[in-house]
Amino acid sequence: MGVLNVTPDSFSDGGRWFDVDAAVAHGRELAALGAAIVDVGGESTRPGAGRVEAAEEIRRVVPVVEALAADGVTVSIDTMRAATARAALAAGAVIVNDVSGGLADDEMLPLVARSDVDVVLQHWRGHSDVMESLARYHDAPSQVLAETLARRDAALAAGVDAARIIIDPGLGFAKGAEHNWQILRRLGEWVGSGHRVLVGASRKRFLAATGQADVATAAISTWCAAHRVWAVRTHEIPMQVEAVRVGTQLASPQ
Ligand code: PMM
Repeated sequence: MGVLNVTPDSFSDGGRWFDVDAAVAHGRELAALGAAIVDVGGESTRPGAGRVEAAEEIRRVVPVVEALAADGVTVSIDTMRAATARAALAAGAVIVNDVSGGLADDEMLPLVARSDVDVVLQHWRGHSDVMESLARYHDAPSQVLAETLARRDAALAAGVDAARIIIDPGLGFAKGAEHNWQILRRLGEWVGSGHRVLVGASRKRFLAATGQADVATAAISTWCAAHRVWAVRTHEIPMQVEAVRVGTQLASPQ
């Protein structure tokens, strides 16, 4: 899954694809390089970020989703708002990627159920302005998985088909570096849930220290593929495609 942030302020690529034409060209490039899905977002979730108005979020993403979907690109919409998800689905997106797992907007899970689309339920404890203060755990891997499965249960109760649900530990969302590493060590438990699993480690702070974030991300991508994770969400594509290929080989039966 290639990342396309149509924002002025995202964590690692804010401002680069803020213009519609630049964003569409970059989305096409991600797909051409081997991204199976392009994840379009119009609101930054970097630690400390404030909210964007719904109308502005929709204005940013809809033309980009429309152009990429018209090209045959599989588009997911990265949003916590049902109104934005609805507009993006109408423009051709086929996956809703909600970093709040339906917690930020009560309308989101009913919308997903009605629309019969895939949904990513990511672990989340609160908005970006407060999430760092919420990174307290006695056993992060167990608690994060249990809290995510509670969102899975909420989605099922709202009428979402179990087979439509993808779960994601939300690395960096109300998690410090050590929490991220603990969760990654126990990825098998996520895959063991029976749901497809998505992991977004790309260029996050816990990998960026050496200035070789894409190489570090590739190592994580191999680990994820070797654990049979369904997808990794990354900014860079060619190295990640190769990393996933290697991980998939390592996980193959004899
Ligand atoms: N991370 C970011 C944004 N959206 N979505 C999912 N499903 N999983 C993630 O880990 C995730 C996400 C933040 O990263 P960015 O600002 O570099 O896009």
